[in-house]
Amino acid sequence: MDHDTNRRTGTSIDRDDPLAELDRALRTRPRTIPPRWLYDDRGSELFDRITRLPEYYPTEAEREILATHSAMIAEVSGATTVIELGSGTSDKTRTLLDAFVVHGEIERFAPLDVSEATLLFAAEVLAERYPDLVIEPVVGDFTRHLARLPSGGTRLVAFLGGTVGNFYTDERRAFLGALADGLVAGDWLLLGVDLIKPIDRIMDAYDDSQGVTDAFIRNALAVINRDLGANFDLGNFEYVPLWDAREHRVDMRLRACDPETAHIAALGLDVVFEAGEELRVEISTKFSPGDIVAELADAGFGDAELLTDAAGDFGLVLTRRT
Ligand code: SAH
Ligand code: AVI
Repeated sequence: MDHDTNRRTGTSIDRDDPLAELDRALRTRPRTIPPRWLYDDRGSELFDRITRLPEYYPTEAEREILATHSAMIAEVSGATTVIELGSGTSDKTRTLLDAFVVHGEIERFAPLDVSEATLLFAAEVLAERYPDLVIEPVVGDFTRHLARLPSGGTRLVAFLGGTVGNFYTDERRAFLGALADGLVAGDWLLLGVDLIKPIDRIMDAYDDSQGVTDAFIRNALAVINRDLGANFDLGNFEYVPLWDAREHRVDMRLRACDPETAHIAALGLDVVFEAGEELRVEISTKFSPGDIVAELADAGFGDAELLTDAAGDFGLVLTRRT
């Protein structure tokens, strides 16, 4: 197939091979970088800084929900294994785990993340905090390695932070379906979603005054330069976050100020940018409660309970594999 004639704007990207996926994504219009390239050690550190920015409301809103409802979640689910996808530092997750420990049935915590250093450091900290739990970190990609997750007992999968909003629509459907397929009837899902709200507040969270989000998004080019022998000129790109009203999502792009040809040695690819051409690095979809609950039902999950913070900014959906 001639990839350059593909006009499907960044959706349906082959995820089986990260290099093939990147190659194809860079040939779509707008050119796209899959989000996995954001999270090297520096990217994980920058995301951690984002979570502490005054404008970035999702983290504290989700923390509030967990503080209010974790005891109920532990009791209702009675899970013996808690799994966390895209766990990062598992910082907020401690509130959840504390409640599970008090409830007394949990035996194991299995965090899964692509960012190995962050994952293993978090696992060490958790092993000290929870000496009676088996801490089983899994280095992997949640779009490809769900089979690496532990089985047995009653499982609760936590997918926090609103990371499900970083998938394109068809990828999200495929992911939720694969997740449901990997669970057995009676297993639980706790899914964090950022809710639709006035656009100004959303855009402030993704265009912060300290420029940390700009650095986080731009870091994807530095990762590709370092890991794939590329020569993107980072100074030639400006960060442009857009609100896509049709898709209810923030579209985080880098715009080439001057024409540039970036060579990526590992792909044998020259990426030619015209002046003003944009490169999409990440999306962050915002949800209405009804839409996400319907998507979960389509994937094979049953009755869903939506828990929100007092301001109604963020939602945690608790649902069960039917
Ligand atoms: N759950 C945390 C971190 C969210 S940041 C929170 O709520 O704050 C997103 C996390 O997902 C990062 O730790 C990143 O390394 C991880 N991640 C991104 N893409 C991934 C993938 N394809 N597979 C596994 N982890 C991924
Ligand atoms: C990880 N994910 C939920 C974040 C988000 O809000 O979409 C990533 C992020 N990108 C820029 N700021 C935060």
